[in-house]
Amino acid sequence: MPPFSSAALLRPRPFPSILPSHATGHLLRRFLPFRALSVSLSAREDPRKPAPDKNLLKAKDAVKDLPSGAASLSPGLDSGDYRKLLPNQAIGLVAAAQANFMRVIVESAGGPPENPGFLVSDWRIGRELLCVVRALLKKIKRRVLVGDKVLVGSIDWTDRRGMIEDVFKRNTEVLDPPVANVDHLLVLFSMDQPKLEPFALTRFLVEAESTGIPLTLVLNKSELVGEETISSWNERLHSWGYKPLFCSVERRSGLGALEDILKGQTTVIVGPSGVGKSSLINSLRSSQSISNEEEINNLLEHYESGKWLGEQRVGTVSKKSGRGKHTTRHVSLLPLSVGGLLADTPGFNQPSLLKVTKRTLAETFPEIRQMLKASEPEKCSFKDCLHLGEPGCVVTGDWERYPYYLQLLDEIKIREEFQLRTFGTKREGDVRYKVGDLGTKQAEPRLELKKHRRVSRKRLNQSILDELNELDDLDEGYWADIEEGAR
Ligand SMILES: Nc1nc2c(ncn2[C@@H]2O[C@H](COP(=O)(O)OP(=O)(O)OP(=O)(O)O)[C@@H](O)[C@H]2O)c(=O)[nH]1
Ligand SMILES: [Mg+2]
Repeated sequence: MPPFSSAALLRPRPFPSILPSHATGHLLRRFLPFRALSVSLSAREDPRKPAPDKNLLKAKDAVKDLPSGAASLSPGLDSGDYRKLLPNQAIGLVAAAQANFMRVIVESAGGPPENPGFLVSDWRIGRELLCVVRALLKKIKRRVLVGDKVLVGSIDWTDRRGMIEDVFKRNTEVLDPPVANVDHLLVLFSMDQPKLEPFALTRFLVEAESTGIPLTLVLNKSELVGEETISSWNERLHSWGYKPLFCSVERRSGLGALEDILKGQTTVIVGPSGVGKSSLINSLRSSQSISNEEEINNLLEHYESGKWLGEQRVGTVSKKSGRGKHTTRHVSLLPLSVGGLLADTPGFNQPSLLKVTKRTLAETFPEIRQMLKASEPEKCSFKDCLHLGEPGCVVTGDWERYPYYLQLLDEIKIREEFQLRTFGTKREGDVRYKVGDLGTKQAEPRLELKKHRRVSRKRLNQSILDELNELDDLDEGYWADIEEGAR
């Protein structure tokens, strides 16, 4: 039997847009085990290997990329770690990532050699530096994300080049799209072109809820549909537990309320391609420059960098498929004059849900959270209940998105089974902790599976020397790399 015969379950099953009542929910629950069985039987009868599923391939790749403990061997910098900066050093914010290069906006720069320190009012503040990441950081799996506060060294202030030497500790981290230090998520969909699809929206909401970061749901292109459609969606989304904002970038309506929410926060916009993420960002930024010229002048003075204040590229929606054409290709963080930052991201149609487990899925549905809260202090009769309608479970099936919950649970179970088969139950990360003689906890790298043989000390020392030489070579090749990137 192929390792993953029931993979076909991951393919989306159509659900009617007007969702069934609880009767359908119960039916679905009753027939779900049979359906799963029939799929795996038919796969067993078919000698051919099932076509690899996109989600599954993504899961396979992402499991490899899941943040392992390796980076925790050398934790990020604390703000107090650096008391002095040299003239060729600076601390800055990663505003964009493109291939091997990062655009860093300088927040504080090193003082003169006789008095090294932090200069926060200087001609260098607000400059944009094109940086590469130090090879050592890659080696210890320290990933640099957009939104990270970083220490930049080896700066050439004339050519505006530098090398990211270390990363400061993060408050939060979103992996899909990868952005650090996010305060707020803005889930953006459009009422039409592309059409608002409840299951796709649920998938995005589940992914956003799984981060634990506060979110706002915004529906754009409201001028393309009638008042009735808007009010019926409004009612529907309230029943899901959300208070959506409706806006139209084209008519410039509903943007004021949004500005108030975004003020002073670092927000990431997520949503499918073509819903108007980049258009919304451009509109929010241009409306400010018109309404408050003095503020934008201050901003220009502070952030003296063309690209950071430039407009985001906007693309048309395909007439044939009704979807966007994936115009934005990179994550970039842009400043708002009302204060705060807004990250534009490439639209993707299927969030991976890789951080959601079958145990945590329920927490990502406000409807389930509400039912569990209302039943307190009793709670569910079962610990770790998956809410499949067992007697004693307080989660009923009479709500609109229950079939979606079951469908996603189905998908996550399959992915977890796949991970278990591929990596075994013992995959806990690349780091394990040992308690030393004095009760001190020490981290050490976990040995790779099936590689138990101890490497001789001589060989180990030689390999360390080789790696250090390699790192030196990489760092030396840094200027060459930069020259090429700039071309
Ligand atoms: N009718 C209408 N069209 C809009 C509105 N807002 C944006 N658009 C159009 O929607 C299309 C897609 O806009 P983008 O801003 O590129 O969408 P995006 O979400 O950034 O797409 P990706 O970068 O591919 O993820 C463009 O043709 C915009 O002009 C709106 O309020 N109403
Ligand atoms: Mg875009």
